[in-house]
Amino acid sequence: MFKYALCASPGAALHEPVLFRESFEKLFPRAKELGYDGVEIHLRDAADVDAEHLACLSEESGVMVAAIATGLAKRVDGLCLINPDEKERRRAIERLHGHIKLAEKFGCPVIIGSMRGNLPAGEAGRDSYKLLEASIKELALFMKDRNCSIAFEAINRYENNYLNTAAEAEKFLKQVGSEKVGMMLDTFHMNIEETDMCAALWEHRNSLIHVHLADNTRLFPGSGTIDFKALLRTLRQCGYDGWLSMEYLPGPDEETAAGEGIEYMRRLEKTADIVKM
Ligand code: LER
Ligand code: MN
Repeated sequence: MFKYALCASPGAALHEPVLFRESFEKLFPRAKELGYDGVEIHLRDAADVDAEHLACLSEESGVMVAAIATGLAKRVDGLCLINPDEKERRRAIERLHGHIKLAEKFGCPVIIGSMRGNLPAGEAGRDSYKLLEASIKELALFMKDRNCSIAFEAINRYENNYLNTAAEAEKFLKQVGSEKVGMMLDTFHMNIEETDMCAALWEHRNSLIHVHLADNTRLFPGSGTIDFKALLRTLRQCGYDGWLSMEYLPGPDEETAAGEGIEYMRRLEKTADIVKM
């Protein structure tokens, strides 16, 4: 059986692809009722969260914290890891120190996606790559003796103008060269960027540490055209034992979206047998 997580962020805007916006006190029991094994928490700043309280809620409910996502620090506060203004880049790194310390408590990955920012046009782009590499290497070092890792997400071209495909992300991760940094893939982005989603998962299976699920419309799995049965079969074949985290828009409403998504995946799992590759 795969492990499923529900993305949540108290107070998040409706256009954010998360499924729960209420308090953590309501989140954990609700995730449990819906049949989720974990929650993935999206935070602009870990300072907004009482880590001890979160740990208690997780323990009481038996629902794990699957990952800490960081994109809101970019989308709300404009922080990014390639900012040429060194003071601002340091602010981004320091903000991520908070996310990392929180993730350490739960032994889960910290997702870095949107926080890579967008490359400026022309010559400065090359410098940005260097800044991103330096930033990620520095964060990996900060994580050295901590029980957590960075999940670096390949994001589609309409949201980020570089590192869009799994192959591009893998090449970048090789440059970083740290065992603390792994690959994260999201079916919504892959559906735009990969010619063959399952082939990409298989090819990058050795670095894959986290997966986001959404259908092609960025609504719940089963509402669109992505072949999730083939995806489950491939992940099984890969020996993937990380989280499958539901990250999509709350349509038609949060409750339906969260329930339909997991029901569909659990049903598919029963028939997604391994086939020879
Ligand atoms: C973050 O995981 C992601 O997938 C981005 O598209 C942010 O919305
Ligand atoms: Mn994602």
